Formats: sequence, C-alpha cells, structure tokens
Amino acid sequence: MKRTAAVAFLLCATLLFSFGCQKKSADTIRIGICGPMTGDQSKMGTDFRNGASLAIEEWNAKGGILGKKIETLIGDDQHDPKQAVSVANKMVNEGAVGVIGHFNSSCSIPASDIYNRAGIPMISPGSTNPQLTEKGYNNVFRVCGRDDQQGKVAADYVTGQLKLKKVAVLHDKTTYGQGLADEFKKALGSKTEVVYYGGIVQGDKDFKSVLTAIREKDPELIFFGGIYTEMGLLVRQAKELGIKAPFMSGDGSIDPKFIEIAGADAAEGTYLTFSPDPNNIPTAKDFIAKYRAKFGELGPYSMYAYDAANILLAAIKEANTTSGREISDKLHSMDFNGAVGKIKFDQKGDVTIAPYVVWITKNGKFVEIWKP
Ligand code: ABU
Repeated sequence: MKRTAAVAFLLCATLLFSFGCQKKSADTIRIGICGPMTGDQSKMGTDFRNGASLAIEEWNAKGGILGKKIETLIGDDQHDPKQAVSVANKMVNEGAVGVIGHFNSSCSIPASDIYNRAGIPMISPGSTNPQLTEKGYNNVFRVCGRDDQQGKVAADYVTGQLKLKKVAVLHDKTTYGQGLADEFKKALGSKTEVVYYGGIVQGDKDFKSVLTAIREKDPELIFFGGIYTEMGLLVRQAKELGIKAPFMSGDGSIDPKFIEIAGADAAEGTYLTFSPDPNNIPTAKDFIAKYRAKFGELGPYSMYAYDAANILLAAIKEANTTSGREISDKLHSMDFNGAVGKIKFDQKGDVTIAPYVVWITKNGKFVEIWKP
C-alpha cells in the first residue's frame, strides 16, 4: 500500500513538474546570453549582456516575438572551457531557443558542439578564432571577423606601413591568443624577422622575466595575442623595464581596461586591430545614443552583441517558429541591416564583410589610424 502511494506521488509530481516546465516555456521565448560574466574578463561579458539585453528589451516593448515575451537566460562561463560546456548544457536544458555567445573562442568552440547536438543556433559577437566556423555546423554564426583576417591586417601594417624588420611575438597560450599570434606571424612572411616567439600563462601577474628575454633580442615591436588584462600588465611592466619598442595586439585588448591597467603613459603608442570606429558609422548613431543613456560608454563588443540579438530575433520572427534548424536556415539566407551596417552570413556562418582596421592609443583613448 505504502509502495503504491509512493509511486502515485512520484507520478503526480512528475506530471506537475512537466506541466510546469511546459507552461513556462510556452509562455515565453528564452534567449541565452553567455560569456565571462564574472572574473577578470567580466567587462566583456557585461558588454555582451548590456548590448543583447537592450535589443531584447526593445523587442519586448514592441510586443515580444511570435506573440510571446522574450526571457533572458544569463550564462557565466568565466572564460573557462569546461564551465562553458556546462553553461551550454544548462541553456539546452532550460529551453533556450538561441544563444548570443560566447566571448572566448576557447569557450565558444566546445559549447558549439552542445548547441549543435541540440540544434540551437548560436551567434557569437566576439569569438574570432577560425576553428569556430570550420566545423561545418549549420547552427553556428559570428557577427565579428576572424583572426586570419585580423592577423593579416596587423602584419600588413607592420611590414607595409611601419616597415619593421624584426619583431617579437608573444601569446597567452589560449585558442584565441596563440591563434591570432600565429596568424600574424604567418602573414609577416619573410619581410619581417620574428626574433622572439613564446607564450605566457593567462592569470599570471609578473611578466618581467619574459620581457627581459624579449629585450635582449631588441625587437622593433612586440605583438601580443591575448586579452586586455595580461596586455595591460605586459605594457606596464615593459615600460618599467625601459623597453621602448611599441606593443601591438588585437580585438581582445582594445578595451579601456587595458589603458587603466597599463597606465595611460605606458599605453601611449600601442597599436591594436579591431573593426572601424562606431562613432563614424551612420547606422550606429541610434544604438550608441540609447546604449550610452542606459549603460554609459560602450565596450568593443556591445554593438556586436546588440546586432547578434536583433539578427537572432529577426530570424525567429521571419521563420515563424522556434525550431532551431529552421531559424539557422533563415539566418543563412537573411540580409540584415545592423547597427554596424549590412550583415550577411556565408555558408560557414562567418560575416561576408569583416573590415579590420588599425588603431593607436593616444592620450588615454583609442584612435583609428589605418584602413587597409
Ligand atoms: N576575439 C577576442 C577574444 C575572444 C576570443 O575570440 O577568444
């Protein structure tokens, strides 16, 4: 008798739970926003959340999508690949219809396996390692460029504009950092000699021994593939060691946090590759005004997260379904007018236009200086 009652209770509880879940997912459409929301890269995660949430808020203000309100699920991967997989599984289990994220290529790539198995579209605003879209997954997209494009622009500037003969190449041993450093090195070809090549450990704080080894090779420029935290410390410590060669880095370092960590004096004259200044993009004006009013100054990927969310929601609306496969198909065929301008995905899920330019740090600010 007791056993029968227990079985009946479990059955009721399961039915109630299932009904509750179904009811919840039927009431709203859930969109995941994933990235490093805490820890030393949380500035990027916060920019993602702000940009994507602003888009979602605007859609909700106009009545939501497919007759439902849009609900946001925030996933904090702490820029840890294992945590990213666990966040991706959580997104799937909680019924996310699509995901904006992740930031780090080392997180987006393993997470993409999970989203692919579940058939959920993911759009990364900032993962630039080529491998992300080289797996042949129909559901994986990014609204940023790739490091083979970015590394070439950096190398073209060093060889063609600065006409340097010897450089040092350093990276943080991550998928993104090492990948970008290797693309830069490859694109230098035989025009410029790499007199030092090596890696640092992400999270370390003292880089004086590696910088001393670089100083002995007397490079004319030090390229770093990595993120603003380590870049800031490297630039500051290089200055303390009396190293005069300027640094160059990529999109992972172009954040005011870099200047804050390095100090404006040490950061002066640092080259960075990224997409063009949003302040000069006419289609970005509205977004910039709304974002500034709500969150303050935009970060490098705030606008990309905003566009990624708008594109995903527009595809859901056009496909008129929450079926991941149909949404992904729609994403592949759509022409989208974003804040960054026209966005179209190719067959791999990469954008057809990725206009990298070179910036320099001047008086504590980033200034665009060269367009290839
Ligand atoms: N693209 C900047 C850093 C993020 C990543 O690709 O890992």
